Amino acid sequence: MIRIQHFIDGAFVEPHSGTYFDDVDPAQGKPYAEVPDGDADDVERAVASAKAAFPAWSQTSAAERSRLLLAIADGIEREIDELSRIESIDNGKPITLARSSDLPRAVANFRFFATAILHAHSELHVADRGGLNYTLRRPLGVVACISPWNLPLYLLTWKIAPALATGNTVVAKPSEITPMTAFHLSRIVEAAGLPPGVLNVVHGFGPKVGPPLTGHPDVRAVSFTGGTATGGLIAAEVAPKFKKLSLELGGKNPNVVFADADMDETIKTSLRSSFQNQGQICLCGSRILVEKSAYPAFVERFVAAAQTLRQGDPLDPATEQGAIVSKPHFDKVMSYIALAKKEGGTVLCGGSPPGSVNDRCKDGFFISPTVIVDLPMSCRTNQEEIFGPVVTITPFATEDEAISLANGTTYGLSASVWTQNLARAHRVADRIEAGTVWINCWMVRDLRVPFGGVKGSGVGREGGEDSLRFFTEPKNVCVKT
Ligand code: TXE
Repeated sequence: MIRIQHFIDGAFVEPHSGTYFDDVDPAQGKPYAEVPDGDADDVERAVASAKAAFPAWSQTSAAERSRLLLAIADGIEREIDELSRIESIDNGKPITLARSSDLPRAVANFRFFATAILHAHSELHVADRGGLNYTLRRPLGVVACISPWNLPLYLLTWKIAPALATGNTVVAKPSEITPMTAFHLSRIVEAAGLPPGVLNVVHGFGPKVGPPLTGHPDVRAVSFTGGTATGGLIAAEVAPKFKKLSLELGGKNPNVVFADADMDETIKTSLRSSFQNQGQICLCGSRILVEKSAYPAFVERFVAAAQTLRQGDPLDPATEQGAIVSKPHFDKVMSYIALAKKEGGTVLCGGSPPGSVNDRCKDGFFISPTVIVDLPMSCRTNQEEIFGPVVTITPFATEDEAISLANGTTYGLSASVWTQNLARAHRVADRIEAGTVWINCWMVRDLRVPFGGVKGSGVGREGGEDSLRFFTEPKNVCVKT
């Protein structure tokens, strides 16, 4: 059995508790690695090491920080095939998806922020009658980066890269469900020559490692992606301590289809936005809203297409649908399918595990792509984040109704709008309550744009300038002239 370790002060160390818990391969349904059962003592060591490393790292030139982060990117890229395999085993995602999306994005995150800091500029405000104001942007100190299990290395590096690039030192806490690529990142970071203590990775269960980390007096900011309930707990912990906080939380995203849409393209992309990564992406469009006149044909074509998705062993390069990340999450998704039926929903396809994937995966956690209709927008199935391969389809009569249905949840992360009518596309995009709206596309990501949610989907924005600003504190200096 593989046993991983914390990465603290540039060294791989055992947990203070001396105990480990199992990391389960979801495709096989059995443990394959051991993870340190981190606790407050490990957090203390990691924060102390990050604090000690901060003065030198924050004074390191941007050119040198950039060089080191680019070396980390190169290190990930050199091992991209093996890391894709590791991510696929740990998470259950198709290896082809890990290779084409998760890992290239981890590389891109480091390259993007490593080079962004070389182009930084300062603000200057010249007063009317004498006086210059210039704004210094300084790193915060020790920051906490907490990431979830759905896009393990992709989301961890999305936080770590800008935090390090701007001169902060980091204590990172990957999800206990998918810790493996964070462990390998620690190895790559060490080999790249990042000074000890600049990046520390503490493993362990959220409720045990999270509060001592987010509440630590020496941690100046927390960047978190994960569930909305956890985001609420973190906000309650850090708000009275006046730390900077960025929360990217859940979604229940609408995918709005007007009758004039290019249906071939709409169905092709909606299939991805519904089921990519087994529907375990915060940006997945789990509520498909379709204009009444197009509804019957859309439902028929979409269900037929969903049934053609190749479900299989995540390590088979031909697989399009892999395993659900864990048994508890499998149970949660299945319980929502049962709830949908109780609420009056009709399951048109899926709704259960597939017959058999292959012998290797016979005990894995698989659920077939599931499409449900006949549910009101007010029911729990349409209100709560299921985070699995489950979508509902709901008809609408008018543009106003589409917008009211789209906005009719407590979430507001992203939305897609499908129409050939340019004016309507802009109008609807403007009225939808979400941090991101895609018109005739989905998950087209540009690392420069603001990314985040409204309402229950979080507070703050990351990406491009927003990340650089989040991880720095502005200080205005006024000079009398
Ligand atoms: O996430 P958690 P879970 C949603 C999805 C899922 C639900 C719960 O609906 O079913 O959340 O998933 C750490 N202080 N999303 O329980 O607990 C934890 O160790 C500090 C949506 O797996 O939010 C992990 O590293 N940290 C989402 C991270 O928080 C704490 C992606 C996320 O775990 C903590 C994942 C605490 N008190 C789940 N408790 C998205 N929208 O991207 C836990 N953690």
